[in-house]
Amino acid sequence: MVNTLTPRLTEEQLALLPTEEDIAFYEEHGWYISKKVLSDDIISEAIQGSERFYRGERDGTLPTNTGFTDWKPEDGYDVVRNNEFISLRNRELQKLVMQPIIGAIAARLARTESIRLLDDQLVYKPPQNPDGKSAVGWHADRAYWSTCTSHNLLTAWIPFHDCDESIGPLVVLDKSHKWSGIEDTRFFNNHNLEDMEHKFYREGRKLVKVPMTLQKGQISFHHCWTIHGSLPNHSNLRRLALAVHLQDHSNHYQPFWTKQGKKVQIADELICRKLPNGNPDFSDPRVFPVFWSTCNK
Ligand SMILES: O=C(O)CCC(=O)C(=O)O
Repeated sequence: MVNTLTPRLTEEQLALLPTEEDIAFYEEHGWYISKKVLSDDIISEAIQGSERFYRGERDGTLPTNTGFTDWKPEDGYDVVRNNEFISLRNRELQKLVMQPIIGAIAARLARTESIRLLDDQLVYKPPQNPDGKSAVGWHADRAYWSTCTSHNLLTAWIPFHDCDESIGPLVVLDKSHKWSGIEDTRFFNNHNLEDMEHKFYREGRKLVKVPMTLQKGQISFHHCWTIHGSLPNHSNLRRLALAVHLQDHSNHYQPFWTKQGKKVQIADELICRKLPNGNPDFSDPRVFPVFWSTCNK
């Protein structure tokens, strides 16, 4: 195997990659916080891109407008705004997502040879927690992705400013990626975090909430089965962050039926090309670009 892409990182960036000890921490706890790895310039551009997006400007379109969450002005401005697949529609956010350092860190954490996009979400929270509703409810990302084969997917969470607890950062439940019985943890839209917590109590299980209080330029990563949500924004500032959902090398499509016998379909299936056998191709480079690879194929 020829390692071709690692040289795209500078010596300085190489020093920022997770160590073996960091990887072991991620495997044990289900989350990891990077050093400051993104420049202020790239984040300023991403903020400008978000503002253009919210003004209605688009740099690309998707083959479907349904099956995923996509805030629109008609939904109101003083609410949590969630826009998926945004990097396919906005060039500044695409530039952010494609930063090799993000893929390089993810590849190390997942111990995989390549990293490609699965989905992304720009999440905006208005200041001062209007209606007490700006928390994002507990969920495990993988519970939404049952047509993926891999249990080694992960998410990079990138806030566009410093985050203390008052601004509504991501919060993870430590070690929850190892819990059983969380297959249906899909409560993103249930903002009452405390109300939901009883669902997780089990004999001998500890609920340790860890807020991702990051400085601008840091990224947190969480395992696809780590339960997480985010706190309400009580500050006077808006909270803006991009969640980048990542596929490890091994991931591909699998048909999946709920316990009630309903066939699951996720939006990714609607936007990608098909394989010769008719299944969705989760490695379609147009919508799931590879942005980090350690081998020359
Ligand atoms: O930004 C948020 O508040 C939620 C993001 C999220 O759920 C994720 O990173 O998977």
